[in-house]
Amino acid sequence: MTRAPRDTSPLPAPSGPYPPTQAMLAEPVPDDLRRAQADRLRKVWETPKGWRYVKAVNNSEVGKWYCLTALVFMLLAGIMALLMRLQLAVPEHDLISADRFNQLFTMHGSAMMFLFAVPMFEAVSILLLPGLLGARDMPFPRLSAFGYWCFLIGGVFVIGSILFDVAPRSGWFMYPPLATQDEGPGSDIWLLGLSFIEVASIAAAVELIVGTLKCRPPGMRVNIMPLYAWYVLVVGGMILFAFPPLIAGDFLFELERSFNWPFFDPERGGDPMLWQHLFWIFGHPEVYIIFLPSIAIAAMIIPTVARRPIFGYSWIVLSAVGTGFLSFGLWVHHMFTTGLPSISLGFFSAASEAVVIPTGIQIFAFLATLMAGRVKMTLPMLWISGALAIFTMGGLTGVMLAMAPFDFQAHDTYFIVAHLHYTLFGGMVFPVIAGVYYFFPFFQKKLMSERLGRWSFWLVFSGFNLCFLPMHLTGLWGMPRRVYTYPTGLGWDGLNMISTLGAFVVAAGFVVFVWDLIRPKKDQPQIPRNPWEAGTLEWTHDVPEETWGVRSIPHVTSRYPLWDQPGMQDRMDAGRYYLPDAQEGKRETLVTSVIDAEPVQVQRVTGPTWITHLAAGFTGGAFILPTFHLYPPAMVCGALAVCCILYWLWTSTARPPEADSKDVGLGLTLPTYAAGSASVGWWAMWITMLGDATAFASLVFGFFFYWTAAPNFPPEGAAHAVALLVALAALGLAGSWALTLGARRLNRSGLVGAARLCLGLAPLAAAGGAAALIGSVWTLDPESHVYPAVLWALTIWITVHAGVGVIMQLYCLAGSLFGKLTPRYDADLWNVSLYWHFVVLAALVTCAVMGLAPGAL
Ligand code: HEM
Ligand SMILES: [Cu+2]
Repeated sequence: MTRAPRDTSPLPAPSGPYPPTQAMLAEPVPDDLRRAQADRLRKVWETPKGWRYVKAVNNSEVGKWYCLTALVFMLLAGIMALLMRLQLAVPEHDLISADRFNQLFTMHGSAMMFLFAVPMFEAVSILLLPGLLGARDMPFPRLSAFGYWCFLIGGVFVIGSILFDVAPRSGWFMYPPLATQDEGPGSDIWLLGLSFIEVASIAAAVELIVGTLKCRPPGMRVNIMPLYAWYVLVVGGMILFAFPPLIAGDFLFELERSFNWPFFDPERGGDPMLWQHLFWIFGHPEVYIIFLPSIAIAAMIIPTVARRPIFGYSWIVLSAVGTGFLSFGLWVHHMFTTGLPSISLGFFSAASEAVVIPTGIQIFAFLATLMAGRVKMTLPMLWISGALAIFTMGGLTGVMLAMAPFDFQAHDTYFIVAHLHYTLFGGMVFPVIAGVYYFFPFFQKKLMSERLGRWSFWLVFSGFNLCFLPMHLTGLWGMPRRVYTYPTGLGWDGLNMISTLGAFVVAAGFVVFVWDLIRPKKDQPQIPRNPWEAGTLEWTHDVPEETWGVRSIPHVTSRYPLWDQPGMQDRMDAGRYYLPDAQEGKRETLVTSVIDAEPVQVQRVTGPTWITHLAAGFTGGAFILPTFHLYPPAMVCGALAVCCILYWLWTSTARPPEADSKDVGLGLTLPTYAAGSASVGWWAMWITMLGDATAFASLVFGFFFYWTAAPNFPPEGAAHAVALLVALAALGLAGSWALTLGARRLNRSGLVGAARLCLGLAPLAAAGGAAALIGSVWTLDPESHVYPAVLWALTIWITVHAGVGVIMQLYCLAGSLFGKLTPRYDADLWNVSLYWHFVVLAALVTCAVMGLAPGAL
């Protein structure tokens, strides 16, 4: 054991001239230095070769795998769609049984939404964001890799279930009681498999938000960052607030299915409507989570083809943020027919119409840019035009459906199927394909075929309309959705046949597209780096030749630096800007301040590893094994996953650096270590906990939902949690929090021994608190009624969080004992205290609810 140094002097601040002057930038870099720097960089950023290639964690590799995997899931879901359309081509067809058909539409919808639409956004962003921001990589490359492997494992598990005839079959929104009473593992596969993927999605969202906030190039203030980055912030934030309610819902749902706790069972006080609320609080923002990134792709392509800056930058940003906010106030329009009071109908109907305004502003800003510019109808632009046309159509039927009386008529008919596919194709599929055509040369220096691209476009565009336009009529003529067949003579026969033909034309278009994407392009000439003459930073990347991202990180003063800052590309390549070297042989990127992007720190980023695969595999086991009721092995997997993650953190994050600061070029010296709000880790923790708090809030919402909506909550004469034990629990958990905080303060001021003592006592206080909480509900039977079940659910939530908190405290203690955490280098302690702030808040709310409920209710 090394004795921790007691040095308490503060870490150095950035020093040296900033911003760089023209004279500094004009100074040449000697040739031999240039070559030596490039060699070192190349070595550090080398991608592993051969079978070790899968160890890579670099955003360009992980991003590519992510995109391809999401695309494959999309194609599989598309094949399911074709099977359904074959079955529906003629009346009374018996190609597919009713049960199979249920599995097909459930899996098609779920896979399209959870395995394609959302992951595709994250995949594209992981691939592009460092490029757009002139960063070397994302701040936590291993986290992206971990997210990817979780996604792959979870996705294969969920989608694979259809091959074994056990796929979920209650529709993509899994309504109880249909889904709670469904025999077989289908619903569990849906709940656990998708929760697993949602956790991975949140991890990626955290990574993307921190990347956008902290890893921009020097000078790129928030008001000049590329629009795509703004959308990443908005959508990342939405994921953080939208997914947790669903995760909380999944948690309750799985408790009901596995242990018969009656959250959604009205006979024992439960209410299936709670699931509908939680699902759609997620589900409606989800639609915008899918749609906004596509707008973002359009916002990158449109200025380039129009050869002028985007029109109304600030308006677009404001409306993106506005859409994000509004989208959380619309969810009830999916529930118009559930018998809600008419005041709710009126409110949510109006709110749903209101979202047209910010959406409209964004689209008009695009049109204005196009009209003011000299547009070249390139392939990407062709697909964007298709997107705008189709999305607008879907938007118009949306305006119709937002009117409750119309919705009463159209609900659960093919009109809805038409509407949702118009918005999803226009708002997602077309823009993504436009993005593929636009960005393909960014990572291949080859163009996709103009001829095949046009073929593909016209096939998909016409096939799509052939397939889905008639469905409006089929719906209005009364054909319900989710039926595996229909009788003849109702006037639906011809329309259905046309839809099926259309679906196959779309499929043909996709075949052309996929072929164009994967066909060998060896003989095709290489094109220059920036073929579209775009103005944004990603086009400075020299891929696939070089894996370092940018040779040096530029100083940016314009929204379109490649148009407005002449000579930038040459200076970047010459290593004239920041971080042109890797003297210590470590991967590094710059961290800048949140608003003004002033350089503040050099961040070490992690390199290739196996630990992320192991961690993802065991996490997968912990989620997947319970679907087969294999609880003990699942727990073992969970424990192993925790071990892997601890090992990964221990060996790669927040390690005291070999030197406090380093020269990053242009005379600037930056610190190499940061703790507290200056560090990216702290931001990641903050953002993660915001999502975690949202999930907790959803559980509390559940409690009050039962209280206000259920007639008998808590039931007459019900037993309550033991008040004294609840009070003790609050005391114990608050004590653990205070000890953690105390440890941080003591450690900072050099009282290392006292800090260790606090860190040793804190877990005991937490364990005592959690034990008291469990004790307070111990005699209540969660199967008997929803009231004790909710108390138990809250108890489990807090206990698990306290458990994680204890692991963190012990981790810090070990860090202190082994010299990883010292008075100067205390980033871990800051992050752990931040975690405990959230835990203590949740614990106190829980104790208040449990302790005060008997009196108040
Ligand atoms: C060629 C392309 C596509 C075809 C032919 C197609 C066809 C279908 C069909 C036949 C259904 C079932 C209708 C029913 O029985 O109620 C369906 C449902 C659905 N589709 Fe698609 N689809 C396509 C693409 C997409 C895409 C790209 C997405 C999303 C990004 C998507 C999302 C959904 C959703 C969410 C449902 C509802 C599932 C449910 O009712 O639980 N589809 N689609
Ligand atoms: Cu909605």
